[in-house]
Amino acid sequence: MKFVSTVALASAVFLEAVNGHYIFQKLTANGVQGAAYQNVRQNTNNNSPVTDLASADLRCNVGGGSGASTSTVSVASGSSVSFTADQAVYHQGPVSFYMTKVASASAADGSSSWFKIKEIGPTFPGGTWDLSQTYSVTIPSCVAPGEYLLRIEQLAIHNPGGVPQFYIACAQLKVTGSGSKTFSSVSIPGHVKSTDPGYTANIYNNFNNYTVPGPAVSTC
Ligand SMILES: *[C@@H]1O[C@H](CO)[C@@H](O)[C@H](O)[C@H]1NC(C)=O
Ligand SMILES: [Cu+2]
Repeated sequence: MKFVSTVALASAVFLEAVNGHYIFQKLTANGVQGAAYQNVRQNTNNNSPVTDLASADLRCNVGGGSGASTSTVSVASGSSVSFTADQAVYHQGPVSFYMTKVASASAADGSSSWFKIKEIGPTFPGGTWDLSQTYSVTIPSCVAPGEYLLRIEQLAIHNPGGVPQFYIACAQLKVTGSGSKTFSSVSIPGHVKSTDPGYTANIYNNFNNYTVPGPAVSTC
């Protein structure tokens, strides 16, 4: 019996590994796509999600607490950047982008205040999700120049009744430009609560509206 259950467990792990989850590895800035983990902090949990709403790993993923081996890329405010995963996202759920202003993007641990700059929810009617390999965002034109962490969060809510899964990565930016605004909004962890309708939603049952978890998008 022990043998059977070990085999069952091993094949379940194997199937998950074959399926693989998606990892946001590459950043495109200034129209140039960097190599994997060139400007994105490398995680150490392979393709596993973070599921603990109280964990500091929610900031920049497991292993992403600092970025000494990650390069910081210079980008102008108002320009578009994008994250690309190793394969397309396939678990349904919202995508959000957050930024936090820091003294040093390579040293920052993500304990500073974050603000949301974009969210991508489902399209109704139908409740269709944007399941993509690349997601783009515009760095707000009004943000003050300086170093920032840019964070992507894909929250997989494909399994109602199960624990939602966070797929996360942080890029290191040096934003240039003449903006002057500094936003502060939420701490991570703490930005999503277990009672948020967008966290508990059943996307298969009477799914007619949806609120992306976290704060409202900060706008110029
Ligand atoms: C949909 O709207 C209702 C009524 O405003 C609200 O109670 C519910 O939380 C919303 N559902 C989601 C998933 O956002
Ligand atoms: Cu999965």
